[in-house]
Amino acid sequence: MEARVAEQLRGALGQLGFEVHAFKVGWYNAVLQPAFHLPYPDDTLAFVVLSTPSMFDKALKPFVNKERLKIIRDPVDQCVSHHLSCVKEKFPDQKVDIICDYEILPNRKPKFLAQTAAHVAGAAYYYQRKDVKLDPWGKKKIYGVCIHPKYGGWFAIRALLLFPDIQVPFLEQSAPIDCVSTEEKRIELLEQFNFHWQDWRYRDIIEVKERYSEEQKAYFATPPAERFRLLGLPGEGQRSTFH
Ligand code: B12
Repeated sequence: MEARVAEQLRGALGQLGFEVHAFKVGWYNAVLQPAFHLPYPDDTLAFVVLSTPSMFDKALKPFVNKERLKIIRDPVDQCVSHHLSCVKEKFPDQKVDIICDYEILPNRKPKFLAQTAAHVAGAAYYYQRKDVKLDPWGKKKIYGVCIHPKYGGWFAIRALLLFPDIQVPFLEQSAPIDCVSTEEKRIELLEQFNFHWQDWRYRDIIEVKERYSEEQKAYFATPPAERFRLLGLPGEGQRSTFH
C-alpha cells in the first residue's frame, strides 16, 4: 500500500522539484515530547515533502505566471499548498491531511517539527547540539539543522501528508545518511547555521549535486514583502487593490 501511494506522490510531485519520504507517525512521536505529538495512531502512514533547488523553476515560476492575480500571501507557500491540494485529489477515496511548515497551533508551537520529520523519514540527517561531544557554545542557544546527502542545505522541508486511514505496521525505517560525520565538521555546520546563515555557507558543508541559482538566492534573500517584485508581480501595497 505504502509503495503504491509513494509512487503516485512521486509521479505527481517529483517533476515539480519536490521529494517525498514515507514514515510512520510512531517514529516521529517516539522522539518528541507529548506537546509536539501528531494526534494519529503510531502506524499511520505519513510523508514528509521537501523542495529541492529545481522547485523554483519547475513549480514556483510557472505557478506565479499562471496565478499572478490570485497570489495574496507568500508565493512559495501558496505554490506548495496549491500542488499538495492537487495531489490530494489523486486520492478521492482516501482521507489525506496536509500540514505545512508555517502552520502553528493556538499555543504558537509549530504544527509539526519539520527537521525531526525529515530525520525519522530518512530524508535528511538532523544535526543537533547533542550530536557534538565537546560543545564550545556555553550558554548560547544553538539551533539544529538538517543536511541532505544530495543537496546539503539547499532544500526546504515544506509539509507533511498524512493518510489517517492507512496503517503500515510493517513499514521499515531507513536511517538518514550521516554526511557530516566528524566532530569538527558538525561544529562548523552548527556555527554557520546559527551565526552566519545569511551567507549561505552552511548549505555547502558537503559537496552538493545541485544548489540554488543566483536568481533563487536573490529571491530568498529578499524580505518577503519585496519578493513579489522579483517575480514580476506588483508589490504588497498595489496588490491590496485585487481583493
Ligand atoms: C521557529 C523557527 C525558527 C525560529 C527558531 C528556531 C528553532 N529551531 O527553534 C528562528 C526565527 C530563530 C528561525 C531561524 C531560522 N530558520 Co527556522 N524554523 C522555525 C520553524 C517554523 C519551527 C522550529 C521550532 O519551533 N522548533 C521547536 C524546537 C523545540 O525543536 P527542536 O529544537 O528540533 O527540538 C526537538 C528535537 O530536539 C526533538 N528531539 C529530541 N531528541 C531527538 C532525537 C532525534 C533523533 C530527533 C530527530 C529529534 C529529537 O525533540 C525536541 C522537541 O521536543 C521550522 C519549521 C518547522 N515547522 O519545523 C523552521 C526551520 C527549522 N527553519 C529553517 C531555516 C532555514 C531557518 C533560517 C536559516 C532562516 C531561513 N528560513 O532561511 C534561520 C537559521 C537559524 C538562525 N540562525 O536564526 C529550516 C531549517 C532547514 C534545515 N535544513 O534544517 C526550517 C525547517 C524551515 C523549512 N521550511 O525548511 N527558525
